[in-house]
Amino acid sequence: ILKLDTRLITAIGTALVSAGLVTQAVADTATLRTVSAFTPGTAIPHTFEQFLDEVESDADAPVKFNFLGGPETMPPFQIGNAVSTGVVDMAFVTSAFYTSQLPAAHALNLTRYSPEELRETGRFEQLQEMWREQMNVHYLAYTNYGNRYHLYLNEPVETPDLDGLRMRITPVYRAFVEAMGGEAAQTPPGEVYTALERGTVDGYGWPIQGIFDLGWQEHTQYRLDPGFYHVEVGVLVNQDTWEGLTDEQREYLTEKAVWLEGLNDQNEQINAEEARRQADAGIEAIEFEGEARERYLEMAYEVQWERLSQEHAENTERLKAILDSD
Ligand code: 173
Repeated sequence: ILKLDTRLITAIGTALVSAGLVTQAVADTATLRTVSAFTPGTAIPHTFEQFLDEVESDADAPVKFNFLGGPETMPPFQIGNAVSTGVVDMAFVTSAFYTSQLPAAHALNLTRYSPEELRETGRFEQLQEMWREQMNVHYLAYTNYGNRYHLYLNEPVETPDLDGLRMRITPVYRAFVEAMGGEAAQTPPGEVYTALERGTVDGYGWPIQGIFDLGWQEHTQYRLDPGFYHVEVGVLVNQDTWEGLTDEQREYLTEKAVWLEGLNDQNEQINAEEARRQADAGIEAIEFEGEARERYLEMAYEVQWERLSQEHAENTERLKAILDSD
């Protein structure tokens, strides 16, 4: 009887929809199941969470989010797969976490252009095309631009020489760390604290923002300056979900994505505040200056482009043309 009832209700529902009686309600709001690769309430997702709140608090928003949670919900390195296959509709995730879906994706960190410039010059659309073709996602927004990656150490160095040091890395830092003679050990962010506490690593790569969130300042003595690359954390929407939205819904999300990218402008100030806070916590900056600084930054870019083109020639050539050409 219960089964029959359900079918009957579905049939009535379908009839009403085809009669055009409830199409408004059906088409007007979509709810996107959403996950984040970064712990809610921490530095890296803070603008993304503003974006969720912004849409949530808009009574007229044609989309809603069902936020499932952070890395406790789904391992960060599996989130790319989940949004590709439609297990979730939307994900906040950095390219270094889904290089098995889209090889060389983390070339995004090496961009010479801001998200705004990428959009103005049509490069953003070329990225979206590539993400759609290779990963079945719509690349909606580029957050954290202007935030910078650093290496943190518990041993002092005078030059960019990591010989004998074991560093926690992701694909963002591997080539650079190895070029400086360091040993690279990949972990998700959730394993950094324990690795530091147990002394299984002598340091780690992480942006200037966020080391206090998970308590790493307790086991961090030095930071290498300057920071390098641009941090990139994207908002990805499953392509089938995206195509199932109305034009109005897609336009709404795109408008909010551009608004979200505008919040990247705050990063310079936040970076300075974080550096001060690290100094107050006793973390000493080891700063390469003058020529040493130039060489350090040049090496960071050169070794990463080189490694990417050795490992994934075709994607790297395509990404270099989008991100690093005149
Ligand atoms: O260090 C990391 O885990 C990493 O690659 C990353 C990327 C973007 C933001 C924060 C961390």
